Amino acid sequence: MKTQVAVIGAGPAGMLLSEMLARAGIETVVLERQSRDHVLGRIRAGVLEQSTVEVLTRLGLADRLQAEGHVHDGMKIVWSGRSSFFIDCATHVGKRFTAYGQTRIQEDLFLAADRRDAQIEFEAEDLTLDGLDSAEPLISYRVGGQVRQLRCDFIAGCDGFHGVSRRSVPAGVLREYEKIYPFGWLGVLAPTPPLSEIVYANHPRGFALASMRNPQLARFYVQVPLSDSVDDWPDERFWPELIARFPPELAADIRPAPPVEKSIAPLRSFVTEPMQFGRLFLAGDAAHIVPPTGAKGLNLAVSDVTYLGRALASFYRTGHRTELDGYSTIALRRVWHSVRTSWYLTNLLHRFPEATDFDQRAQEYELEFLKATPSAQRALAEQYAGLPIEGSLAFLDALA
Ligand code: FAS
Ligand code: PHB
Repeated sequence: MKTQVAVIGAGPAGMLLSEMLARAGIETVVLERQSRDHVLGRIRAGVLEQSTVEVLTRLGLADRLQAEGHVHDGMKIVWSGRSSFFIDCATHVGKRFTAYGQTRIQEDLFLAADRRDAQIEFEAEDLTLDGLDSAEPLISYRVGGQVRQLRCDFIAGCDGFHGVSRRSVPAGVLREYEKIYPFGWLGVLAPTPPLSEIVYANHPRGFALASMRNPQLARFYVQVPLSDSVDDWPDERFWPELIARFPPELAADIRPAPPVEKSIAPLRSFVTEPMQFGRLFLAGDAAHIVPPTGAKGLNLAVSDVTYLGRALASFYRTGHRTELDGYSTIALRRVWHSVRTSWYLTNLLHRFPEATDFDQRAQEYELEFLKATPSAQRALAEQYAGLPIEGSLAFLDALA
């Protein structure tokens, strides 16, 4: 087979890029290792930056998001069992967040792909990438035991942290920056009313987070040791621990209910530089990972593929590679700001194993300072709301 752009991975990055390119009249084939149902079964991100909502809206992909999404002016942080601080992005920077599950976005993107009869090969196994720095890269893979080959002009590596794309770049080309955190997040999805705001809790026993998917479906997280497994956290242990980490006036509104999903995710910060090699372009988790403390992972995937989609559309329209050659530079600016903000908030809100009472106090007084200092609040709100996606998004209107 031959196509213009081969997209590896049918997660949010791959499917959004495929949608953008299709609108620009650019042919794509998406190769996904898992089944469609497996991809739809993942419970992950839940908070969309305003720029993400704008991209989806300009592409006409936000009807259900507008109908079901829960718009917030910002997010609350609580600590010492009493104080609270609201990252008021609406007041400070005029931006709002929308709580809308990544699973919903995945459904919306697959429905859009069905409407355009998109070429997606699910359960594509054993992908190998060759000729990345040639004029016609080649992808070999197996589907149902049958070996297939796909020639293309470009490859978009949207295959997540454990994908094949980044690993296919010759040794010595990429520089990787990584920080592994000494704890994970136990996430629970439960059919119970969520708190009214998204609330982060700094507590001596460990971090906790209250979020939502809709008025009847709450999403909660507690920091757990890396050595823990889901089996160590039966419901009768999880709910009292979650409640203990919130101040009484909020804890009173947490109503335990049997979860529909429970999983533990490790936390890491990771960035690959550059995010391209030859005709391969990395986007989303294939290029970077952030601890979910900043609610940035999914939003960075959207900004990456917006830059990449705009650059590919420009190439096929003009024949010039200027924007493609500059993809990594422009994408990494927004990536590193989000990576730093997520790293800062993870250090501010979590209890590290080697932390002392001094460390706990220092965290609490940083939060007291933020609460008392409007200029510090504005700086944090600006980073937290997500920096603008650089350049014009008008190309999205032309695509819709
Ligand atoms: P994805 O990992 O979503 O998609 C990559 C796709 O490529 C997958 O479908 C995979 O099956 C496929 N693939 C992998 N290897 C392949 C191969 N060799 N061949 C073909 N296909 C291949 N972000 C937040 O903002 N908030 C959160 O709370 C949050 N929670 C998370 C919890 C977990 C457990 C994980 C893993 C991530 C979480 N994230 C969160 C981050 C997450 O939302 C990502 O940022 C987002 O999924 C990025 O999307 P993609 O880059 O498309 O990568
Ligand atoms: C979520 O709703 O899943 C969520 C919200 C905020 C975060 C991370 C995850 O920082």
